[in-house]
Amino acid sequence: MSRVLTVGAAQMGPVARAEPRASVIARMTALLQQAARKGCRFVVFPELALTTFFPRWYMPDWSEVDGYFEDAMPNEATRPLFEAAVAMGVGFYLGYAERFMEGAKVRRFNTSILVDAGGAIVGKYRKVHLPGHAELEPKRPWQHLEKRYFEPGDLGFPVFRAFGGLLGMCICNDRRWPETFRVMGLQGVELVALGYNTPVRNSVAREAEHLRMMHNQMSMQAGAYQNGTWVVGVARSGPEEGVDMMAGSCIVAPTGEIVAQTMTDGDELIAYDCDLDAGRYIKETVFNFAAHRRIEHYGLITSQTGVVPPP
Ligand code: CDT
Repeated sequence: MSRVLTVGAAQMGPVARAEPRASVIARMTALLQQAARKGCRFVVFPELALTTFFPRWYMPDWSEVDGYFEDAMPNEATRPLFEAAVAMGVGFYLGYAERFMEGAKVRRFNTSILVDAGGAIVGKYRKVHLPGHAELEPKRPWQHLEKRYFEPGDLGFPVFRAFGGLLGMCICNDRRWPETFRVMGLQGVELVALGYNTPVRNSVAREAEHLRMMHNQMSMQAGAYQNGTWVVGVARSGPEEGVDMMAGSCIVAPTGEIVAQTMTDGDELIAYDCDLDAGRYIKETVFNFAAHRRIEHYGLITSQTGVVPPP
């Protein structure tokens, strides 16, 4: 039986700080409609898709911060997206800022969910690798306060049975860490969905712009090949509130090849027929984990965080 899943990557152009959720949801619904017309059964949206990338601002007032978070999912603002997706028979990956109370404690995570074609949430992931810093750093041209506004994810890197395959999720900076993909690879993942918000320029170090795109692609291509999985990476892109955000959303095959890529830095939908069996030969040969991994030599990866050079 064919295991082809037609997947859409729904890149989103800038979202203004003042743009209401309803306007963002209307843009996302239009992208879903394009995806449905192309026969997609699963669509990937960016990280923190419902608002501007708010960690670029230091906000001392937590009630202002909480305005960027969702207390329930779906909620009044996002229900129209869920309903439209159900009507079209399309499932999706959605990144958003999740907030909830645990007793008297407020919990905040940078989260993504997997929603099936019936509108049910069948998977949840909370971003593990939070980049940036926790306190205001006035020297920076813009802030990156993910470590202030979110806790590190507490769900690991789960893989879900959905859309006839084994699907995993990660979020933006996670793609730069091989551990992210390998933990999902060890669960047999066949497609990893990920959204990102990456500035075109490095705010703290001198770095050529072309390297930023190369590192973006190289991370996803390596993760795909080394685990024999599809990777669908989707940007929020373009000039957003004075910061140029990287585009280059793409669909990467288990061979590591980029098979589809956006051409613009605005709202744009690309699609590809992803054969979920395409990575099987990789999993059975060069990356047959059961045959070739040597875990007796990998202990440092889970016992040590930073670098400890030999004496
Ligand atoms: N959103 C996100 O994780 N962005 C980071 C930017 C790193 S700069 C602090 C990324 O890895 O793309």
